[in-house]
Amino acid sequence: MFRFRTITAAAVFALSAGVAGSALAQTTLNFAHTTAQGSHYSVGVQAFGEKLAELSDGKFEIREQAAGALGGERDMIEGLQIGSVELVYSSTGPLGNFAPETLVLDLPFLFKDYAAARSILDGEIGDELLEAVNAQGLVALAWSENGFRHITNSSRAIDAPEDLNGLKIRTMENSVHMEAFSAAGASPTPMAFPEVFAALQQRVIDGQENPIPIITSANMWEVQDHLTLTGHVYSPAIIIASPSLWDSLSDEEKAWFEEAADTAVAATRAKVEEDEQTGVAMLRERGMEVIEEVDQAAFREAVSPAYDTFVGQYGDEMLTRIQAAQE
Ligand code: EAX
Repeated sequence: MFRFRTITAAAVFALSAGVAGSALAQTTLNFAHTTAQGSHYSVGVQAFGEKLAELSDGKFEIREQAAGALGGERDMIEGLQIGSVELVYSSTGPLGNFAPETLVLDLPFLFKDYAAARSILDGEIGDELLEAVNAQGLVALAWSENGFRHITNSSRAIDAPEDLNGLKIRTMENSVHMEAFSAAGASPTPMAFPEVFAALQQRVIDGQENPIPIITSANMWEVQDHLTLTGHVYSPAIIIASPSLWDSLSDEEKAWFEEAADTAVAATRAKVEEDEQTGVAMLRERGMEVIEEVDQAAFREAVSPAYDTFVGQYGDEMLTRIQAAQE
């Protein structure tokens, strides 16, 4: 499929009418993500598109492919490698399968709050991890944000880690998350996000875990009764471009894309903050039973074996640096 550098109908018209101008050079780029239109990723993609159009004087146009239109996050990242999609907004869910260095970010209870996570991802450590992604034949433009993840389910109120016993909880396709949920006694079921809603509806799984911006934008209240604000892991997002797009750009154009990515990050973070402010009340109104007071130390303890497994496999150098940066 050849999507890149499609000449739009408007450009064809301009051409045939003999009109000169930037519309002649217009390039439409697909920017894919798995979340709903209007979600925190979606506002990031829109902000990216506006900034890029402004900087390039209309040369580049972004076409948002929302809600998994181009597949799950693993499919989309593979799409970048083969050049079937130009830009992707993804969580780190499947990213560790491409760049294992980034798996450290998925460790539960690693980041103490939003401010710490953002400053670490915006700093030297974040840059090094973007480089690790680039080393895998991808073009990582910026770390963005998904949010602190919480557990929802349709079986029972989860007050303590023991309540997870035997529950089938969908996790991302991420070995660290699977390890954590299995250590806590749940039965982790990895699945791509676009399949999750139907699986919950059909009761193939009992629950899932995601940040408030996802729980609200994916209408999870329709299929989940209980929400526990565990905040068990900070979930970063990443903006990645395809190498075939990147190689076609001049240095000046690359700088436009980088600036547009920064604009997207700011827009997404602002939407995450807004959703954090209003989301829980909205979910309650729609009928979810929400447990806000959580014994985080108990959950931290329950998932701690995931740290031993991780350190055994990947060492503790980056983990220690991330912890030290928050002291
Ligand atoms: O990236 O798969 C997930 O649960 C992610 O949080 C979601 O797709 C947003």
